Amino acid sequence: MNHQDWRNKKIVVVIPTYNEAENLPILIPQLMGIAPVSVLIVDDNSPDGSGEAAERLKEQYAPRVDVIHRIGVPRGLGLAYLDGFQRVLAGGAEIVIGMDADLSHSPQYIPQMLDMMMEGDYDLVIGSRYIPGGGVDDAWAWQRKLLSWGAQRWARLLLGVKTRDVTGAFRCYSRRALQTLDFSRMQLDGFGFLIEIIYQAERKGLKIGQSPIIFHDREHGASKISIRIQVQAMLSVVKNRFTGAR
Ligand SMILES: Nc1nc2c(ncn2[C@@H]2O[C@H](COP(=O)(O)OP(=O)(O)O)[C@@H](O)[C@H]2O)c(=O)[nH]1
Ligand SMILES: [Mg+2]
Repeated sequence: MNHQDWRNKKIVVVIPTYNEAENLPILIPQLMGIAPVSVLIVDDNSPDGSGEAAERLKEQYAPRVDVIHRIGVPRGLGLAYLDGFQRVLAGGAEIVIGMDADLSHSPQYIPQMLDMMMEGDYDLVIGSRYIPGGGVDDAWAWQRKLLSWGAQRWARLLLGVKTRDVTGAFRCYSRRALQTLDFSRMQLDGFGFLIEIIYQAERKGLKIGQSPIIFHDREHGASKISIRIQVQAMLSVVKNRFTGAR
């Protein structure tokens, strides 16, 4: 067991954004206050000015906040994460945290997720809504709940994954985990890659911990998860199953 303190590690939070201009100025100060982490915002050229909001926060919190502006390339949550992961690994990050920008993922959970990671020597700690202590607030529409429930069942039945909560993006990754995962096999323009990360991590024998989180519905801005993206994610799971992705 490795009981090192995460406070001595280089930790970077990667936050993909598409139209989160109202949320970033609330989230980033919370993050800055909760733990000694750096932040990398990966904006997909949001029309609502998220990129400019990110630049202002970068200036305000220098050198702890940085921004990637993805311009002239296809938009996508997985593509944004991959660019972010590559940048922070090149910068020497030892632990990388992924989270949504819309305040659905509260920064208050980060210290306990990192404690778990250190104490259990995990490669990956998942912020899970679907284990005891976790949950989803009542504001989440029943359609979203049903869809999320369906995605969990789908992944469990078809892929045999054991991890509870395969579609949440609130996760801590060790450097080793990110270097071990093969992103070239993943569907990156939607959120199928979130399921595929868990699938690959289990198959590759990475050690996965699960830490309960309560997911809050967003108060500002709109969800980008369209029906097309949902169907795509489900299909990518089936494709994985039948092509026997490593
Ligand atoms: N960079 C980038 N971020 C995205 C994209 N799609 C969604 N996001 C971000 O991913 C997070 C989750 O998206 P959201 O629409 O809230 O999904 P939901 O919580 O499932 O409704 C938010 O921080 C979004 O801004 C994208 O195409 N590019
Ligand atoms: Mg959201």
